[in-house]
Amino acid sequence: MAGKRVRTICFECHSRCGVLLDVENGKVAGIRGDKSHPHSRGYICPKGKACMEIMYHPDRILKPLMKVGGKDSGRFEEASWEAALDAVAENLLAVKDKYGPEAVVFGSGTTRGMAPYLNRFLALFGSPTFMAPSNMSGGPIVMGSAATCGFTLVDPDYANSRCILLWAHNPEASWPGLYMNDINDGLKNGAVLIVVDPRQTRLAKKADHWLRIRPGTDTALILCVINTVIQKGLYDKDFVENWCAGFDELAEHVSGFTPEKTSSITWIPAKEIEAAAEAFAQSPPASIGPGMGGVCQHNDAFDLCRALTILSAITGNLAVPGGNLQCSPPTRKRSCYGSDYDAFSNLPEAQANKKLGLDRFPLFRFIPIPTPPQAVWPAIESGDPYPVRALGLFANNSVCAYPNSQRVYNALRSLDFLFCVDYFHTPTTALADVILPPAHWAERDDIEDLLMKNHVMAQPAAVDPLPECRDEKQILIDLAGKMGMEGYWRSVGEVLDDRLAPLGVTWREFKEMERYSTPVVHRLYERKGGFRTPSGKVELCAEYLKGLGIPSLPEFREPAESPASRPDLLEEYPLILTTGGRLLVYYHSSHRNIASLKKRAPDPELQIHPETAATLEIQNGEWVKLSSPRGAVRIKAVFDENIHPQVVHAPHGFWYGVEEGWKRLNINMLTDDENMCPVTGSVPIKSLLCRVEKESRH
Ligand SMILES: Nc1nc2c(c(=O)[nH]1)N[C@H]1C(S)=C(S)[C@@H](COP(=O)(O)OP(=O)(O)OC[C@H]3O[C@@H](n4cnc5c(=O)[nH]c(N)nc54)[C@H](O)[C@@H]3O)O[C@H]1N2
Ligand SMILES: Nc1nc2c(c(=O)[nH]1)N[C@H]1C(S)=C(S)[C@@H](COP(=O)(O)OP(=O)(O)OC[C@H]3O[C@@H](n4cnc5c(=O)[nH]c(N)nc54)[C@H](O)[C@@H]3O)O[C@H]1N2
Ligand code: SF4
Ligand SMILES: [Mo]
Repeated sequence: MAGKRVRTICFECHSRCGVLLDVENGKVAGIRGDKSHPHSRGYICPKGKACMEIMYHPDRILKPLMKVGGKDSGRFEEASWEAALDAVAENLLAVKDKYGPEAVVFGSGTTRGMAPYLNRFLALFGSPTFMAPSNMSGGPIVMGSAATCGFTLVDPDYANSRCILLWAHNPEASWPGLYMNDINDGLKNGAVLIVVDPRQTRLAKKADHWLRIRPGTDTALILCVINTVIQKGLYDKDFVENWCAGFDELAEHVSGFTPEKTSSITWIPAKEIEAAAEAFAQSPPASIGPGMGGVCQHNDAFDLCRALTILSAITGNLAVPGGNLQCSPPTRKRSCYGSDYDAFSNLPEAQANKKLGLDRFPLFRFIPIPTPPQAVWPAIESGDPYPVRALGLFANNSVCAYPNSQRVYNALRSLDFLFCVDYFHTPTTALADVILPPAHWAERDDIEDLLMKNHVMAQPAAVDPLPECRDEKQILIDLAGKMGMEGYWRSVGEVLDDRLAPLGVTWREFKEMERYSTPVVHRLYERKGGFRTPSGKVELCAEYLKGLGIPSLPEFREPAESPASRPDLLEEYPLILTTGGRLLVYYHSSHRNIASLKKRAPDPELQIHPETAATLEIQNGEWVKLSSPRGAVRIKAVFDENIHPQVVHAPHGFWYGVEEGWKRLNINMLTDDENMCPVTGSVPIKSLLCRVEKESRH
């Protein structure tokens, strides 16, 4: 077969870079960046370059597998698709018969495009619960900003900014293809750079203002920044007067957060806080990049995210060029998290009301985000509020991804039925009864509209799936068929046509078009006569939230496990632990078996100040024991002169290549899933207490 080149979208991470795939003899033989892609502009990272290594890896699961020898055997036998899907269908229907459809939950990890297809399936099956880590990954930003201004603060217009504020965000590692070209353009044009991060990342090194914050005290800092802007009269008086509600209440509320008091909470010198606040307010237009992980993993994540929105609003930076843009996917209600598919929005009320998490997080009713895993575990463990007995996990390594891994492991192990869909074996698939092999992203047709600003992109397959691997949409279609389910799509073409209907094109046409874009409208609120909030204004003081038991103004909450809140733990656990700063070469717990990537970051490294290490007689590069009140792991101490001596940082996602690696290397053996944000369900995995000691000492 003659070679061809296919323009598509890389799916190895959320940046969704444009790529060109060279195809030879029915296989992907080369990958390069696509210069015509509006965000990545030709960029491609090592994970993208590893595409062929991933696709044709000897460990890729190539056939359906069924467990033999009992739950804990870890052994599987190859099965036909027919037999494997029969087993899934029978087990899901048996659970439905015995406990009701809500006893079956589907979950997905970080968004890999599956939300519409899984949700529609759940809606027709009758279960309202789609589980995903949104509570620790973007959900609090969606909820905090939507509750305040009616849209989401995830589209900073960095390229046109005069000031870029990266708050708990390191896009150089986490979103290089999506954000870094724009950030670099902004910086080249002279934008001021402010970075709020306990670690001195490379971007923090470049920054005009690096605020080295004590982990978990971000809300105190942002309230002080707001206070400083108000006290110094640096806010946008016109915008506040015409488009904001509750300014006086806000001003009064934040007045206690003086730079001096805030300095004692955050450990940042008062002068530095003031200087950064002034720089932000005095360099319009200014944009805020909230870290999708960094601001979403705190027990006051909702308040932090709405306060960030408030800062953008009172400085006149909402929905303007160079500020934070108001974008919505052109696919509208048929976008990745669109309401046309969402199980909760499409089930009869009585059944929708059973969505797990709703009872504890009432705002989910109005701003639906997927159910936090932590709201599913009690239903599995003790039938609270009703039993969940079967789980289907698509692209999710729950055991390593979610805090308190031992609890997650025990919960999954106790299910009546677990099936997983993954490229590779993981500690989570080991617990499955059935494993199904998905097609790789280069082997499936799809569309991409999540975080793509005003664009929808075609992601056509470059090659056919390896013989027994299946497009996950097809897996769901086949499963629906087995169950005799009415109303689910009948072909992948039909699925994609349905999603593209708002654009008035079919998949066949769209594939040729490659991309569809709508203009970004600035100051949409002027056209619409207001913001999409109860008062029609930016809710600086959101009175309406009181009805849901949520304070109307953002409040700082000391982390539940910190030197200030738990002095009783300090003797045993004297250091502050933050986790999960991204490594460019890995996506969460994935890619650990990919040799070209593994060699670039072979071991989990604990960033620790050399003085702290010295008091513990620990050498640079030495493997140490890191513990928290919940567990302990092995990790390699690596000196970092710029981190605060009482703070350490550990990456997440390590487990591969070591027996029981999920217990020995995985940082989530240490993390807490109890002290959640009461509004968003966020988990406090960026601020905990820990102890570091030599391995030999027990
Ligand atoms: N301590 C700590 N823990 C964290 C975080 C942190 O900062 N600190 N971050 C959290 C965040 S923000 C998130 S989003 C979660 C992420 O959690 P997960 O999404 O569960 O993370 P992954 O480890 O990437 O696991 C995904 C699995 O999907 C498989 N996979 C990849 N592509 C596909 C595909 O197209 N189809 C299928 N079926 N499978 C595929 C991979 O092989 C891998 O085994 O982790 C969270 N965990
Ligand atoms: N290469 C790669 N890219 C990824 C991922 C990946 O696993 N690998 N995961 C993707 C996903 S699902 C997500 S959600 C995003 C997350 O990516 P980001 O939004 O960038 O978030 P994180 O990397 O979790 O944290 C960002 C920064 O916050 C800092 N930080 C830690 N604790 C605190 C704190 O208490 N306060 C403040 N202000 N800063 C703190 C960390 O030091 C880190 O530098 O990345 C995405 N991109
Ligand atoms: S940053 Fe890398 S992994 Fe992510 S989409 Fe771009 S090329 Fe793919
Ligand atoms: Mo995430």
